[in-house]
Amino acid sequence: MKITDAKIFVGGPGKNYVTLKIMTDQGIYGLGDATLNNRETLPAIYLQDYLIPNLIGMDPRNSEDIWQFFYRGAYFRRGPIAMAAFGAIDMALWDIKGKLANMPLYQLFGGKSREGALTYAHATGADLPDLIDSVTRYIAQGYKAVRVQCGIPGMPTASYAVPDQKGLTDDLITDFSGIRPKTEVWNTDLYTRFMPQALAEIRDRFGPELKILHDVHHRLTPREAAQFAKEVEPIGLYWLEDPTPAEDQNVLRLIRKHSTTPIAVGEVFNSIWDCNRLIEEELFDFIRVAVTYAGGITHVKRIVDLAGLHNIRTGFHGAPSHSPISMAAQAHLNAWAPNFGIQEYLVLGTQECDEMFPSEHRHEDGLFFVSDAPGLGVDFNEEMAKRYDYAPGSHPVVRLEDGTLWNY
Ligand code: CS2
Ligand code: MG
Repeated sequence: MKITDAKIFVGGPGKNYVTLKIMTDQGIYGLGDATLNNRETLPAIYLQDYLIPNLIGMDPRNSEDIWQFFYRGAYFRRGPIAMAAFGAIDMALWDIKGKLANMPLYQLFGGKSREGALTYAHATGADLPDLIDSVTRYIAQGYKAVRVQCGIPGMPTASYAVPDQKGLTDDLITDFSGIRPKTEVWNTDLYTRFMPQALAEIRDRFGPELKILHDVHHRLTPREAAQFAKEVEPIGLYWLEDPTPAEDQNVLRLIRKHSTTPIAVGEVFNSIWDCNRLIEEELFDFIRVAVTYAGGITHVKRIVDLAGLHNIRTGFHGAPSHSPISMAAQAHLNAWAPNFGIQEYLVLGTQECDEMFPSEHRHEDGLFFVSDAPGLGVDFNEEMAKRYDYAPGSHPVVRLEDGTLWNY
């Protein structure tokens, strides 16, 4: 069997999805996602200029050897751009493998460990009453878990994933007005004084059953993070996410020493080498990698297996930028993984999105039910995709009040 061609599409309804389609001499094709949020053209160029010319003629069934060829063969290894480009190829080769076997991918991993996979929604509000309304709406939709982000009184600008006016619930992650980022101003003291009270209020209002998650989004120093995790311990969060930048694999020790609040990290990790020591020392509780940014199914499955040896559960990233293709890949891993925890789920389903990526995957009552169709179980409407162009977008950059550049 041989790969005969591969095509890349950049763009989509409201997002710059980077979709890869790999064709074979048996008429079977595979789909992959290389959507690296706010840098979408870079994995597309890496694929077009370096990976696809080598891919043509390879046997698509040899997904492991192809992964090693592109990883070791690159010499300069890792990094989100390369790993997103491999990730798309890897997802597409697994899709082809599933279609050849006439099985949904979870069967090739070892079958189902559960029917519905628990998901969480993004509740947000310009202030606490607004956030309470947002949580109420998600609970009414059947969610058992919500991430809560709240406007901070006195903060000079709206904070991470918080609208600047009441009633807006869009996750304001990417601003498509151009490549020059807006500036968000951050004051740690205002945040650390207000946010524990807001989390306690959500717990008091919605009771002990609700799974409450919060994303600090890398904003605190290790000591501030240890103090914050200790202070919110009685609230019983499901997880406290990215409390401090974790590329320094020492920082989580301090938090672990002072608090039993569950910690989630990893959405910015793009290889097992970013987190193997953190996992082996059991310094956190949920691994947040994404198949798109961490080298596809093959590599993420290795990370999941290592995490499983150390009582760490999965909590795959599923940001607004995620394509239905990568969400489908994660859905199969979520159905299989013995150490599954929870899946971040932004309602991808605008009508255009469903039209562009038709599938039988189902999200209901806060649970994600994986499709039994062969392979990934998602298709791609090429003709429709051609209607969309790349639209440069950016995250804000964050500065402290004295102008210091801080963590977004
Ligand atoms: C966030 C992400 O979903 C999350 O947990 O951390 O949405 C993150 O802000 C974006 O992926 C950045 O592009
Ligand atoms: Mg996050």
